[in-house]
Amino acid sequence: MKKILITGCLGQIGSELTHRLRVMYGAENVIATDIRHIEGNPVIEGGTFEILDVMDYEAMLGLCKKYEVDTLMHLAALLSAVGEAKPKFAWDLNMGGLMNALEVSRELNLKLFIPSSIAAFGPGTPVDMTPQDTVQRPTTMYGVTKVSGELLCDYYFTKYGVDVRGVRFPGLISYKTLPGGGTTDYAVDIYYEALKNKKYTSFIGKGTYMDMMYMPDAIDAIIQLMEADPSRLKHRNAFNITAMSFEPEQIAASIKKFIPEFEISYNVDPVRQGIANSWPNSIDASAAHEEWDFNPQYDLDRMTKDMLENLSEKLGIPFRELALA
Ligand code: VAH
Repeated sequence: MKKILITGCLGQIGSELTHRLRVMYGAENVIATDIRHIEGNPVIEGGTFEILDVMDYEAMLGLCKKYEVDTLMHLAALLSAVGEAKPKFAWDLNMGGLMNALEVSRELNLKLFIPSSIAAFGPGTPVDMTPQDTVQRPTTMYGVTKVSGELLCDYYFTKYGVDVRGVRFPGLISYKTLPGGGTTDYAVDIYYEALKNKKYTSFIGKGTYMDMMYMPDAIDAIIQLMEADPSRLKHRNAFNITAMSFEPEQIAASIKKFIPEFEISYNVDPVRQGIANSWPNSIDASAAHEEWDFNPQYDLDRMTKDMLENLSEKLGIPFRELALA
């Protein structure tokens, strides 16, 4: 990878991936794009930025030609909860944007990263330590676009030789940019509320296990996969990756190690609970370990400590640091 164009650069993943790539490859070699411009946003101010609607094939092709990129990282998409509210738009955007990214990559011989999700699994999939290769019959529109996307990406690799690679992201937790419209967002919201109010009412119910990962590990995974020796890859779209699996009581217990008075309560959202119930409790990431050395560094307590320390600074809320019990 030498020159990279990113779509959805203002999103939860895109904002941190753009920053990391600019540090690694030089700001002049990273073209950040999104459908909207936000005045003063550090991603926009930090290097080359272009407005791009990923539904516009000619615009995507034109920017990749203009900047002579060799890699495209296509992150712009609707997430699970928003996708259930707007299923037709979710299909049009997620699949239309993906098809444009695949076609541009085919025409310009680009390396391509496409994120999938644990949402690509559904009922009938083994729920514990879900295998890399297993039944995929998701019951959300987001999940349907993810499993369809995986099949389309492997088709373009097999038929046209497009070097497209992807991971099935678990819930991603970060402090820099809020996620938008996901089911796992409770695991981000809880840290903000813990600092602001020392309590949180979860829209996901007690005992609901989902795979999760801290954003630094997610960014490392994208870069590691894209830099991996292609001869080692037995899979491509998409690799199971995860760092931990927890339920709301466990993240609450981790927070209480730092904020002892923190309390969690529940007001379950039936839509997002239904989505979470259709996903695995935990997935098996052994293929990613074996084929490109995936190795996440953050467990729950280390993530909690880092989240609280950084959010304390971001929100201007002092937070006495307690040694881990
Ligand atoms: C969502 N954060 O909740 C995304 C992700 C596995 C969850 O795909 O929709």
